[in-house]
Amino acid sequence: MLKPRSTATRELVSLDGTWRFAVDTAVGERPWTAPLETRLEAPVPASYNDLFTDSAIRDHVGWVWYQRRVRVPRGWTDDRVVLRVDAATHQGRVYVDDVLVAEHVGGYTPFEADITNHVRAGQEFRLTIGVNNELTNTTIPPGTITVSQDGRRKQTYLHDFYNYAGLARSVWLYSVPAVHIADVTIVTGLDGTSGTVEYEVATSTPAHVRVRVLDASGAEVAESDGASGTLRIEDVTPWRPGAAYLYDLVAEVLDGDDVVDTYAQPFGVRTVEVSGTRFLINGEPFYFTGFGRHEDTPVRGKGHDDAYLVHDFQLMEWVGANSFRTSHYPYAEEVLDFADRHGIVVIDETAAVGLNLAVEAGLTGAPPRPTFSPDTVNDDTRAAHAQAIRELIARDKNHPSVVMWCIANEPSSNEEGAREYFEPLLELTRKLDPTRPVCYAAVMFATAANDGIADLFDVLCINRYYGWYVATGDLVTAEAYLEGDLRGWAAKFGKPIIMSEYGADTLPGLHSVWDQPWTEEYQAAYLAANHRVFDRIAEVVGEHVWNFADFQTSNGIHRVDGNRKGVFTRDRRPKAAAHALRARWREIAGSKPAGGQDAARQFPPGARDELNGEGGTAR
Ligand code: GCB
Repeated sequence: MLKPRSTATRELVSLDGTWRFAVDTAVGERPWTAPLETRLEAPVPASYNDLFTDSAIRDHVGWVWYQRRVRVPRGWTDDRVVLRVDAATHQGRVYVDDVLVAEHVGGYTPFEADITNHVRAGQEFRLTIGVNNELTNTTIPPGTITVSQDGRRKQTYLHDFYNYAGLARSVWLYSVPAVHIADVTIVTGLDGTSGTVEYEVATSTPAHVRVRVLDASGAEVAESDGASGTLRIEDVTPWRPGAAYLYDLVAEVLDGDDVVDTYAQPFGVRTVEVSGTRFLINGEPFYFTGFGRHEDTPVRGKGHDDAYLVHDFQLMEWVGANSFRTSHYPYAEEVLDFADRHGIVVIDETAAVGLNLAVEAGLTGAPPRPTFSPDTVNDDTRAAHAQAIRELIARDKNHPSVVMWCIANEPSSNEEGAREYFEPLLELTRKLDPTRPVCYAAVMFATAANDGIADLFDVLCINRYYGWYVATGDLVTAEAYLEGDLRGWAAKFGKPIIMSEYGADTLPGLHSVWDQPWTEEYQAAYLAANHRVFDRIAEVVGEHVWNFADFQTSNGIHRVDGNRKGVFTRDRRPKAAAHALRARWREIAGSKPAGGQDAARQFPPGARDELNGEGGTAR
């Protein structure tokens, strides 16, 4: 799915700004058929939950309504007019005046409607978008709605981050010519000093297509005729982690000599491969340093914000992170574009978080229910999950920064039914994109001995909290447990391991000379204990700390104003652990060689020695 862009043949109008806003209970039936009667206004993009002081809005379960008037530019007489919503969390309905023009389920991927037949160039129309935040056992992510004794509907769910909702990303109006480019798919390869670019351009109706590749200076370096083919770039500059380089594939639809549509798709030339226990980018071993993150800031909730975008990437660079996972949903496209431009590596995750009723039982003390059953995660859930995978890959397939798909976070992979559930989803993912490795992030309860799906995947992404949820405050035991656990996975599966979550809640300003959970010293000591283990295990090819920054959660006694496992606070100030991580990661990256060590090292020292057959060495 193409990102809307302004080109010589297309125009783009942002509909961001302040819209009228109302919750369903405050307006009459069919609120899209008239001006919304409300005093409230809500900014787009932003989650609506934290904007207002009224808790009934924050806790509302169901539909809310956004409305504004939009004028179609008067020059668009001969064009198709398309409305695009970058995200409506979790379900959206779009009305142009009285007409429903689009409906979409899935809160973190875009959808569009061709509204040409409902609007006129130069005229205004009433645009109303309904957004529903309900999660059920057949949505991704799943959840449950209950009704309290006083009649209020309440939403519960199986993930800890707050269920922010609304129009958290941009809304656009754009024009395309009648015959237009509908999609572009690019797969790159490296052949000595040349790059290969397999491309496919889909058009709205069969048409004559020409493509050109421009380098970063705008010079043409390859061209071809035809809607698909393979191009060669001599003396290619590959896209590398930490050293991004982007080309543009300019696709044109021709009518005789006339260019009737043109679209420029940025791409990078790079390869990704899993070989034995290594993760290779451009044929070279890559060691992931970075975080699981969230789209989460005060007031905006999950609302995309370019200032936080730039600042967060600055902080990641400062701390020496070369990568992150889009835990636990696809992030705004602006985030991936930025990662493409700055050489940051991304593990791109679907919103399939919480397919795990054992976690619910653990938290509530209620008897465990089976995760995979007709009443819980079932065939309809899997259909929604399949759609989430389709939409993720359709949106993100051309991003060089995306090196792996993560199709679920912490599913109950040790339970009966997991293999039947996941096998078709994995087949689908590989069919849609045969070029990228696929993983899921394994929950604590899934061990090398009882996990039922790990052999199907390419990389073992393991979430573990030894020293926090298990062996709390006892880092000696934690270190031993973690080592035994990881060695079990390594021995059984012989695949690369990424520690995709490890972390400890920490209140900034709390200190102790002892190993006391919640202190800044404990977070640093906890991370160091984990790192000692990673450095002893050759199969570990990456470490993603949970979490980059503190983030908001739903109410509960397990959290103090949200999840505090951030290495940065919610307002992005470093805790002590950030400085410790910075020292380690910059050393690993070789950007700041310490102690005369190999500046180009990509592996922690112990692991690399072992891979080189020199035996494991502890740091
Ligand atoms: C996990 C989840 C993550 C939570 C984290 C925690 O295993 O994947 O979403 O936030 O633990 O802090 O409990």
